[in-house]
Amino acid sequence: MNDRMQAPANAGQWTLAEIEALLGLPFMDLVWRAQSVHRQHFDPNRVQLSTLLSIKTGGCPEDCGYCPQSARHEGGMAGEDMLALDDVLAAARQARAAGATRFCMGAAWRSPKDRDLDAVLDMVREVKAMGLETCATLGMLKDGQAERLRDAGLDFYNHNLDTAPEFYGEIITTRDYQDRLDTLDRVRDAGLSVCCGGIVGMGESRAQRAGLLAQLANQDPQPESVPINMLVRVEGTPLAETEALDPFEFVRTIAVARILMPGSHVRLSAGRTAMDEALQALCFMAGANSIFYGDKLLTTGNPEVERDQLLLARLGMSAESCQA
Ligand code: SAM
Ligand code: DTB
Ligand code: SF4
Repeated sequence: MNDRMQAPANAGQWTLAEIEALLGLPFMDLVWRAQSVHRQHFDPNRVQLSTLLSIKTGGCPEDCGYCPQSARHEGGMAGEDMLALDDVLAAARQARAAGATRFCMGAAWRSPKDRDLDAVLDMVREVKAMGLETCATLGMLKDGQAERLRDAGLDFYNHNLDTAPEFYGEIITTRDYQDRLDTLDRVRDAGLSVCCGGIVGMGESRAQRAGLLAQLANQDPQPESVPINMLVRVEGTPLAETEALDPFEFVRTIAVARILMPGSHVRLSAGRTAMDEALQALCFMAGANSIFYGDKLLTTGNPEVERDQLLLARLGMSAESCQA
């Protein structure tokens, strides 16, 4: 291991070769290094808890190959109406009572129409007033929309790069990589915190996982939150039959994300229902310090709250308190 691999990342500096070298380290060296970096920046026994709610489900015009909400896949979920404000607030209250500190509202849109955004702004205002951090993931934003969300009290905007630029075209054709980078610029320019990550286990190569990590880490500033999702293979989606990724490769991806983005919250995100407790503990050891918390992600399952509470207790870990 050379000095360059020791140094904390300055945004904009990581090369693909360096990232691939990190991914290829002996597993114990990699996890040890990631845990060491983690301890320099965070309490290793604390985890940030975000709860998701799908405020507008299904019927999405985009063709993301992993997503059960696309109207383009055979058997894709039918479009539902947007949830009523009261239902959203009831879910947020429940999340807060269970110990979540951030509430993330997701919509199956290519991008929000201004009149839809008005309804979301009301949700953001009221959820923020409950003392929760607020996050939204609504698709691509047009000029001015990020500012409106910020003014309503939004703290984070989630917009994922999903995979490496060179693999992206195999997964999504209805928007390109640059569209995503443009939305991320709008989010950053409005002064919102950025939540940006990706999905692994979609049939990409290790070099392509390095490509995703380079795109994430070389943002300046780096995203505050980095969700690393393991593909949830949903029946009826084009990726349903993808071969499962070696779980250690997933842990490696988390570890390298931690090393490259030492000050970011790295979230062990979708895919936990397919992981046992020992694998999740390895992910925390590799520097993950956030999870999606609540019985459901957007449309698929997530470990039950009681099970997560037990896991954290068994590991002597506790939840971060709210910083909003
Ligand atoms: N429609 C908006 C968009 O795509 O920008 C926001 C919601 S979309 C469901 C948010 C993210 O969820 C996607 O970018 C993707 O990273 C993740 N996601 C969706 N389906 C997934 C799956 N089956 N497995 C893992 N992650 C998934
Ligand atoms: C993220 O990176 N993962 C979350 C959240 N951001 C919006 C979504 C995961 C969705 C998994 C499939 C589903 O439940 O529909
Ligand atoms: Fe639509 Fe988002 Fe699903 Fe893509 S990931 S199909 S944009 S809901």
